[in-house]
Amino acid sequence: MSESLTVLGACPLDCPDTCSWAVTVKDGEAVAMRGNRDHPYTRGSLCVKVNRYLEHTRATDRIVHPLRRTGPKGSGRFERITWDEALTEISTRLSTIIEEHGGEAIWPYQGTGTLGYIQGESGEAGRRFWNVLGASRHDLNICSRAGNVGLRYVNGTPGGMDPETFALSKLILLWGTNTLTSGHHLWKFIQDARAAGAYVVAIDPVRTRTADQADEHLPIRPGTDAALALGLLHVVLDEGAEDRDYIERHTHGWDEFEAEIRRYPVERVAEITGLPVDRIRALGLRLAHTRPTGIRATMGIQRHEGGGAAMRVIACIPGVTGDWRHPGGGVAYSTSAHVPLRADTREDLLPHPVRTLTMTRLADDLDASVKCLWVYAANPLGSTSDQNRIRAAMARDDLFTVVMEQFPTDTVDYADIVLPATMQIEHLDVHAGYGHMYLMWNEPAVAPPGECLSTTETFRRLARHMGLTEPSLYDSDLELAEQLLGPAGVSLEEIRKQGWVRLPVADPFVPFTDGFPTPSRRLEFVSERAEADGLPRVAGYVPSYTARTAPADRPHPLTLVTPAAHTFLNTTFGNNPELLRRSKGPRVLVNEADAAPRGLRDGEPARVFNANGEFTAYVEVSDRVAPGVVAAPKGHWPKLSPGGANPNAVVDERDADMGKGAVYHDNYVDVAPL
Ligand SMILES: Nc1nc2c(c(=O)[nH]1)N[C@H]1C(S)=C(S)[C@@H](COP(=O)(O)OP(=O)(O)OC[C@H]3O[C@@H](n4cnc5c(=O)[nH]c(N)nc54)[C@H](O)[C@@H]3O)O[C@H]1N2
Ligand SMILES: Nc1nc2c(c(=O)[nH]1)N[C@H]1C(S)=C(S)[C@@H](COP(=O)(O)OP(=O)(O)OC[C@H]3O[C@@H](n4cnc5c(=O)[nH]c(N)nc54)[C@H](O)[C@@H]3O)O[C@H]1N2
Ligand code: SF4
Ligand SMILES: [Mo]
Repeated sequence: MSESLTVLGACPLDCPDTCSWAVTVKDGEAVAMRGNRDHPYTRGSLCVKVNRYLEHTRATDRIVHPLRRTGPKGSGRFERITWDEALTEISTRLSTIIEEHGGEAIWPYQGTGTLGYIQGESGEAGRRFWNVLGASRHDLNICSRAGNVGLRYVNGTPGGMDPETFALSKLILLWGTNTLTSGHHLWKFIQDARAAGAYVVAIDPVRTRTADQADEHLPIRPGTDAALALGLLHVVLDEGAEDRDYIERHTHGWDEFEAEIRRYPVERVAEITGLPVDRIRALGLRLAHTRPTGIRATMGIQRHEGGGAAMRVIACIPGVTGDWRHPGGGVAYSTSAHVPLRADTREDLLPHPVRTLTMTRLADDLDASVKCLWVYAANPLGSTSDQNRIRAAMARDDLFTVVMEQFPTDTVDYADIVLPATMQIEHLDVHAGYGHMYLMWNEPAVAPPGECLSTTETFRRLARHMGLTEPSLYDSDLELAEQLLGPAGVSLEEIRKQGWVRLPVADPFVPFTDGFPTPSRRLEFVSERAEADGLPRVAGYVPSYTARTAPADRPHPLTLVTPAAHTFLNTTFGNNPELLRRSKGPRVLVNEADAAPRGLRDGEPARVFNANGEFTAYVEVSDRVAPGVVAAPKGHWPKLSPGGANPNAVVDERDADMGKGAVYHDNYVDVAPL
């Protein structure tokens, strides 16, 4: 009998929880994976998706060899080639493109398939290589940018509460966040708070499984959250419950913000948000009199035209209530800004200044000036807005497309060359959660299947093939990890041994005790920086597109939101047969009041459409959505869906108010029986 071995790793997926896992390896095979019981946030469990991760690494459709396309673009017909053939063809094509059009004709389109600092979007992953070639810069703004920018105007940083401190909150607002689906490990801390008497409110246009478990659900009209926040603060002022001492000593611009709040009495807010007056007033009273109040607001809220402004106003709430004084008070969006790791991507290697191309703008920016699209850890044909225009842009004959992938996605079907990528148990990486306060180590547990290579190894081999001489292109993964952890004062030995280390902050962590990193060093209700950026000076309500369009001007009558699916992680796992089965989808939730006049019947397929295109989904007639709102989860693969499209076929390529964020929950559609 051979010995089994336990190898500690970290979940690479774009999920706030970045779980610590333990892989059991026997005879070189990964035979079991479980959540690490010793990790203070993971607490021994993974999730419905990643419980199938090992099965997924061995899936029969896994790409394990380099491929060259043999059919037309989009056909998905490929032949197997050797790594040497792949690298030779790529080197020749890249060299020709650079010679004829310059390095900026290359678009390294990197996604969030892994959040690793070595293999993924948080760090190195080829950036030195692209800098040496002078490739265009890629702005990875698809997920959380509008909210980050909005928070920065108020607090100087998107960083806020340590989510573990929700255990100490007495009122918890789950605002535009589906905790039990999109990062369920927070729930244990919420349960601890409840055991100590906390009251939990979910604010979401959809009655999600999180809303089911909350004490109260406010089914807000999409894109009107800033108005609700101002209405709640109006009640706080009516009660005289604002923290005058905190406001005076720690905030900037109170008089102007107070005047803004006064413009939103609850009656007006009820009209804007579609919520009853008494429910708004009751929550306002709770907010006025419950310390500490902890607000968990994540990315759902900011996938709108006024989404940055909404996060900005929500961030002002603890400035009025003084909640930043207390552990368990404040706002938690993302903890990324607390992470001290800075990957040295060697901007100094750039031969000349280069342009930036924007991830959320793929359909627009993939114009004739782009000669090579290099996709890695991304599935734009499943995840990026305006699918049909992206499909058309990717079909261009003179576009050389390389996709590094684990699975044959819709995007892969448009590749000229496909390079087989490792999965997390097969490569080394360093991670940090965006929903907790730990740095994580991922030790490779097994050898990659077939000829799969990690991102870093692929770029090292390609650099060698192209004869590039810059020495830092050849740093090993361990060297990269040392370069990353050393300056942050983290010992490689320690993190490797335990699998994780806590960030060097107090426990419980209370941010902003030494002031706010804003120009005034105070929490800014009024922002001169926002004004300089062409945005409102005072934090206030900016309606979303669907919230601001008068009924007569609406191209279609229904507002579509497309939130996280319980069984997928973006499009990752969209091809896992069991998770696909459990998704019961593709589905679209429609209220009875909208279903009946359209002849839509529960369980039957329907077209969801607008001027951009359409997708097919099975109708679920449900009071989980209000009349006028329909919901279809993200993540289904277009080619595995009836009709060959997913909700991004109808999502506009339109910017949120800040950072060119995407507007996934801010589109008009109609629904008709198929
Ligand atoms: N199972 C699972 N987990 C995931 C993901 C996944 O795909 N599946 N995705 C991961 C990623 S990439 C991210 S960024 C996070 C995102 O996770 P979340 O931040 O939770 O983002 P969403 O799912 O987009 O939206 C959250 C909730 O906001 C609601 N919402 C939509 N519009 C509005 C609005 O105008 N106001 C309010 N108050 N609520 C609104 C939606 O109905 C939804 O229930 O989750 C991560 N975790
Ligand atoms: N309709 C709608 N669309 C959305 C959203 C929404 O709310 N609604 N949310 C958006 C959000 S928040 C996000 S973050 C984006 C995510 O959009 P993307 O960044 O495109 O993420 P995924 O669709 O999960 O595709 C990631 C791909 O990377 C691959 N991958 C994973 N690990 C590795 C690796 O180590 N190497 C390589 N080479 N490949 C790897 C996976 O197999 C997968 O196919 O989607 C957005 N799309
Ligand atoms: S997807 Fe999220 S909850 Fe699931 S294992 Fe990964 S980090 Fe944990
Ligand atoms: Mo995301």
